[in-house]
Amino acid sequence: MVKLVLVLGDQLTPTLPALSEADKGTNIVVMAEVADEASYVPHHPKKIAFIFAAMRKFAAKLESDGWQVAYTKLDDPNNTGSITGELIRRAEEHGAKEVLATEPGEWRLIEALNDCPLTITQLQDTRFIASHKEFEDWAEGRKELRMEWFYRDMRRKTGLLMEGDKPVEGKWNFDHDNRKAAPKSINYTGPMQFTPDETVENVLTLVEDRFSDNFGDLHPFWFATDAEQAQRQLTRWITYALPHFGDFQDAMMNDEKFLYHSTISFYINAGLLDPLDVCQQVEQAYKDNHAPINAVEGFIRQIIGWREYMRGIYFLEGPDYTSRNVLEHSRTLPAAFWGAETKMNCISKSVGQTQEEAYAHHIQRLMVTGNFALLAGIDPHQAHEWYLAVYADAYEWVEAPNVIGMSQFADGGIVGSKPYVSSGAYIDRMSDYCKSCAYKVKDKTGENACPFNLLYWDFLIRHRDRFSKNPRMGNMYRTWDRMGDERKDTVLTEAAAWLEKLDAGEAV
Ligand code: FAD
Ligand code: DLZ
Ligand code: SF4
Repeated sequence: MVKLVLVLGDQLTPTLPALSEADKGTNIVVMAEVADEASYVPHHPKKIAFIFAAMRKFAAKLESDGWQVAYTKLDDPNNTGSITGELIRRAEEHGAKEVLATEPGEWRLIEALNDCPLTITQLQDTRFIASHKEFEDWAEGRKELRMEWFYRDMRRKTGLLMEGDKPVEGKWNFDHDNRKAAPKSINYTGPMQFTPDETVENVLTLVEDRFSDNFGDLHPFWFATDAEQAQRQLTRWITYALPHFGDFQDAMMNDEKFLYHSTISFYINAGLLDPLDVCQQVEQAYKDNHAPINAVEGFIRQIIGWREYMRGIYFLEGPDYTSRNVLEHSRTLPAAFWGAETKMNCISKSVGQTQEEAYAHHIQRLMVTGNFALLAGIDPHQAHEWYLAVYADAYEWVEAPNVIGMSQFADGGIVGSKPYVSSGAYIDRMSDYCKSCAYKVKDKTGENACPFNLLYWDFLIRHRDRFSKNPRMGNMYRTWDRMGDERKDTVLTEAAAWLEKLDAGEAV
């Protein structure tokens, strides 16, 4: 009997469960560029172009491997506009009643497949190291779901950086060595730039035509769009940047968008690279004495630790996770997040490179835009939709726990035991942003005071009841309590006045 095999835009892996279970001779692969997926948030044009181009190349590869593929382009006049619409249309066309799918990375789409009148089997996505069941078992009965404990289990499971049942070099975590401030210069020129071929050019024309109103620059388009190109970027990064990755993982620089970061999240998340294989290649660099343990362990932790843990939290917490808002924040996301002028250099630089590249590294997302949104009391759902839209690596299963949980503390502390907030001093220590900012990071009050300095206290005082008993935050409250009343009053009055200007749409 003819079955359909669904392959989504972030499932571009030859060993995908739905493909492994299917019969090449009789089954038909369905792939579709659809308006619903391209517009549930206003995705960055580079993100849409990357996904469509990679989908088209993956479909061509499946065909050359002998699969029959029913591929719908966005501008096909018969396009129904949704994944389920396309499945129903293709089922009628081919007389199919059953669909083999791999569980999507978003509740919205899982539910749409469940509600579809066709018989759809959603297979577990095996492209991750931990299954849902393994994460649930790990989480069961724990008071706190700390990533570090989960990560150690993933080290044991994969055998990465292990000597028997012990971590290599005697420690699980070398983060202590990974906090160096921005260096004078970077000895790596960033990700490999791929010249668009004919397939990519066709997609760029389509995206330009349909999505030019979306925030973000389509050109220059340099992303890898197939597995072979993505591997070339990984090899380049391992060769030239991995040895320095750990040291400068948290640094930020005005003129360096990528520092020593791998820029492979979009490739892994779309299925062009396999996470375990990536980690094994990185581990090999350690075994070959090419890269030190702090770099290698730091990188492997991001993938088998944080990435897997975030996915576990998303599926454990359920579909209402993205509407959590325990701090009851409701401010509108400021226009500066969409590229409007701001005097804050750190925001301007982080948003500016997001606009150009659909990329910002972790500390820009966490300690600049995320920190600002949290301190200013931005509605976390708006923040969530912004991150989901503007980054080429953003799919809800990974983006939501990072934003709602880690960055905005909107889940009440499931992901983080305390909110990631800081004054301007942290940004100054880790970057060269403050040197060229209109605000003065050393000014705590006054006309030129860094807004992060004012908003930091404003946030802590607004949420004193919740956080003052947190043992990791007691010091912050003791510092505040030691300040004179007049100073406290000035800080809170100036913070309120600054937020008023922000709300009024001034270019603060
Ligand atoms: P590198 O710094 O080179 O790290 C290596 C790899 O580790 C990444 O490619 C990624 O696969 C993985 N990784 C690192 N940190 C995390 C993390 N916290 N969660 C999951 N994987 C991680 N990552 C996404 O893939 N998609 C998102 O939508 C996303 N949204 C984020 C939103 C916020 C507010 C924050 C603070 C972080 C977010 N991250 C997200 C995590 C991280 O910022 C990106 O994975 C990283 O910046 C990607 O760039 P890179 O490939 O150069 O990473
Ligand atoms: C992100 C995205 C976009 C922009 N477009 C498509 C598309 O047209 N067709 C498709 O199959 N997938 C697309 N995707 C990826 C899906 O949104 C993604 O599979 C779900 O959000 C689940 O992670
Ligand atoms: Fe950002 Fe404040 Fe530094 Fe300006 S002074 S770059 S606003 S932290």
